[in-house]
Amino acid sequence: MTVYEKLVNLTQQRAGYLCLIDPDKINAEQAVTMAKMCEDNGADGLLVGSSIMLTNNFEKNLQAIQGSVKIPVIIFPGIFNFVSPYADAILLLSVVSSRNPQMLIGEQVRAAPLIREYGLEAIGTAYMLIESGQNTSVNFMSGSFPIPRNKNDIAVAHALASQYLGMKILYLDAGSGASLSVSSDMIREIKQNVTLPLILGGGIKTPEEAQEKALAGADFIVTGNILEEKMDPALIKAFANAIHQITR
Ligand code: 1GP
Repeated sequence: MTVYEKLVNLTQQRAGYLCLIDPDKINAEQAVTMAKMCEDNGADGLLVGSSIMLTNNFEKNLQAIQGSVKIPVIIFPGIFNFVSPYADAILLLSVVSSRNPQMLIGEQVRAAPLIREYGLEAIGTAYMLIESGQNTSVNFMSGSFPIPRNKNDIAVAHALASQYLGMKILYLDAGSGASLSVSSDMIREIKQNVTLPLILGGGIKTPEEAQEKALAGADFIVTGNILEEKMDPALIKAFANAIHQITR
């Protein structure tokens, strides 16, 4: 079964929990500790990626992570050409909320030959940046404006266009460490209008907030920053339990 099929199957039973590991800030040993902590406490998969790398840790951390867990390890390439054979799949993002051609198709053209070379499973992902109350790394690095957080109609139109274009999954992101996560209203409206699986991330700080977003219709909730800050297995378990309670 492909990683995508596993994700879709899960969405038919309950909401899922994905932990984001930023490979830039940690060494391989810490990456493995984090990955195992996530797996042992109920994460359904791991995303590995960052919008900027100041170290060359990406591939060695990814390799160490993949060798140490059984849940899917999925590259979340931020906006750069992070292609590596040491993963089960890659979210091949097109930043559909952008009007910057490099983010819409340029990076993907650079990545595609390597994806084929490595035999990586590519999951075509419509990535929508939503305004979060402040400028985020990904807004700046992608050179794109986010969708205004109260403009649900604009967000729905982007989601619909992504579905008609044949994208396989939607990722709604307020950006890492966002002060405001994407509103439940926006999630609800998008889910009423498209059938694509929906990943939701950016600024989720508590299990209650994660559960609210899953209840609104997010199929997968991502947490990154808060896990790095706390390094607390009990918090990961609380996130997983809160999210997994939302059945379909
Ligand atoms: C960022 O959606 C992810 O792209 C996760 O965000 O780090 O704020 O949890 P946080």
